Amino acid sequence: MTEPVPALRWPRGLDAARFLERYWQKEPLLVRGAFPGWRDGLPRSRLAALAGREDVESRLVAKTRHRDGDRYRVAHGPLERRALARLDRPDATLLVQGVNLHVPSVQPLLDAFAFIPLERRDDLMVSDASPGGGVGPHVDSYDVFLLQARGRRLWRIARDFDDTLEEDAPLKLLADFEAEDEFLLEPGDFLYLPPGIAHDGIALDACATWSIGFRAPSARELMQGWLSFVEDRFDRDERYSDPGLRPQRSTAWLSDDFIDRARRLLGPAAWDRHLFERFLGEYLTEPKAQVRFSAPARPGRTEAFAARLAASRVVLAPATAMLYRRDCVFINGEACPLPAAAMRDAARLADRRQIEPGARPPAALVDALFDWYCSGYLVLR
Ligand SMILES: [Mn+2]
Repeated sequence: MTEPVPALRWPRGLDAARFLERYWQKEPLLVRGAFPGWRDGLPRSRLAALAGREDVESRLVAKTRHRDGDRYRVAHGPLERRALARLDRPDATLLVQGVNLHVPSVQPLLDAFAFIPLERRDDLMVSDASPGGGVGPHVDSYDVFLLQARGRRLWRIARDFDDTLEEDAPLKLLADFEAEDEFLLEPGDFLYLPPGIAHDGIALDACATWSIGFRAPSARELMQGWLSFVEDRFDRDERYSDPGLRPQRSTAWLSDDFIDRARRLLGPAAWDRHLFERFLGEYLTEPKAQVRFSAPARPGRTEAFAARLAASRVVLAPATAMLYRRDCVFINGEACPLPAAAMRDAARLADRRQIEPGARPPAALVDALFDWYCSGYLVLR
């Protein structure tokens, strides 16, 4: 965690603010030599080890060439060494999702993109390909920085394209992709793509690409999450009742009285601003399905923890997601209201993912830190 953050070197005339103004969600951008001196610290052996794990999402995509076009086969992880041997031959790609959740050393590189708010960040996916490897032409609904880590990859993109999908393919591939632009990326270069740009990346050598992805939830996803959140906390046992009922001229007429009573039954659970804020905080920090936190075997007592705290660095576990608002911290899907005195340090922890030794956080925060420590959300170093 103490590695210096590699500074993102923007091309002449560009900086984070201008990038957001001109390109973010609008236009693709190629940046050459974005991270001078940066070296990919993830050899294929490390990725292969991750792909073998139950708690890591991975896929192996193998391409075969046919007269009428390429075909793809996808194997889902955990992947055994035998399956991964396919990477020794051309036209194969290993995709490992959520690498930042398992490898803390990639964090400084992600921090170079901290000018984009954390709630938009999804994860780091690494794609390690043999020559010719690729997953075919497709469109994503994410913003993504495609950072070339090792070897060379040719990206072909199109803004206007035929969105017909290939039939019976294991991936959502564009049937008739024609590139408008192409970019040859070398180590340290990145290509930013906004959502909705068709793209196809082909490995020219054995190569690795880091995809730093930013999520953009659809209205449907947000609504599903919101409704299940409201349902979970709606434990009123009332039932519709109408003791004042009077004869109704038309029996099939749905009465205003019924509608009003039904709405009263639901109460203010729906569409309450404060509740919705809280929901969003929990929703946005919900860990991915595979994530498991390792709690300390013998966490000890609060007093002992507080004593250790004074001389230790508090570091969030790599898989921990943490956001905050005025009076509340959201950590791994849990809302944790805190007194004002604790919020400043909590906010710093959320921003920097660590608290320096000797910071003396207030008592209310020490209690929360201890809870999180017991859950494996953070460690003391
Ligand atoms: Mn893509």
